[in-house]
Amino acid sequence: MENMKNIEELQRKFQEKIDNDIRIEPNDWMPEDYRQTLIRQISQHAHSEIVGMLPEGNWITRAPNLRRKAVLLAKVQDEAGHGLYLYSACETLGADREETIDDLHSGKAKYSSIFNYPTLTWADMGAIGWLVDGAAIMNQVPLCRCSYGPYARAMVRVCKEESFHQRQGFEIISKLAQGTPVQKEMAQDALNRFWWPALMMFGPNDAESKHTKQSMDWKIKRFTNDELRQQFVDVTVPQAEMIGLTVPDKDLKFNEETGHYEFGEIDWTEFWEVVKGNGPCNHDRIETRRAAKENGAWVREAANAYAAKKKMRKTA
Ligand code: FAQ
Repeated sequence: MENMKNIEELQRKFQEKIDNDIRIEPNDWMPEDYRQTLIRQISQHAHSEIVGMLPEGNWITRAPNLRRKAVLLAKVQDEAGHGLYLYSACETLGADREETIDDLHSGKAKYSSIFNYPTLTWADMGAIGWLVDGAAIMNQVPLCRCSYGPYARAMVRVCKEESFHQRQGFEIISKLAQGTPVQKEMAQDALNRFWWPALMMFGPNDAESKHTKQSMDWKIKRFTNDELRQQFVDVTVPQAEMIGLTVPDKDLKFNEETGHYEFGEIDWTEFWEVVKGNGPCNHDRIETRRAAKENGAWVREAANAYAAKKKMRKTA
């Protein structure tokens, strides 16, 4: 009985903090479902950053000049940094980093569907920066106000870096769109292939989203999947028009009354197939991550042996 009262009191204090926009910190009491929801979302987010390095990493050696190479290299390294902050944020919730990463490698854990599409031409580097980082910013700026402190703080820095990523992508795609007819065709082709997968990044429609309601009540998410997707379409369509590219959606039209673009139906069968592991590159991505872990084992072993030796010397 006494115990029940205690839990009710803890629950009440937790809710009071949420209601008053006071951040929940790692040592605060939190409901188990809140902790599990955060571990789920933050670990998926971390995996997305790390797997997300692969499609662009493929182009570092083929960037058209030194400036482009240096910028792309810096961007891909930033994504690694984002993954590391996020794995650390997950650890503050009691998750074990090795187990979290093993879940990715065994295919148990999810990561963003977008990174299972191939990058076929240099224009895809433009499309990813412009659309994928653009969508990521739209989704992550509200996460800077997430109720869980470590996640919210990590997002502040991540978003600053994502803005630079979006700008570099837009620069690549707009240069190509204003280039020779062949370059313009490459830019259009990249937009054609990445437009719909970018819209899918925001997750299922609100009616199908099983976590949104609870996550919004806990102020983990501040907007629904559909609200963020709509904001992305409203911001991005005029950018495409400005650089002379056509969004590949015959149903796209601006509604003067609502002030929003109406857009066509997303192919949800394709989305769920990719999420289930059947996208064009799912197998490749996971194999590459597994191989990276195996090939790096000697570095971890050497670092651990060195740390153990140093500790022994100190205690001797
Ligand atoms: N792909 O009920 P909801 C980036 C899953 S980072 C795969 O709506 P929720 C940076 C979802 O997990 C991109 N799975 O779920 C970068 C759930 O499955 P579960 C990643 C998806 O959590 C740029 C189920 O469907 N960003 O791009 C996807 O309320 C360039 C039901 O969905 C984040 O992770 C999807 N697209 O809302 C890096 C941001 N969508 O767990 C390199 C943080 C949904 O029950 C290069 N995350 N699912 O088995 C979020 O904001 C949310 O988790 C959502 C999903 C909005 C992704």
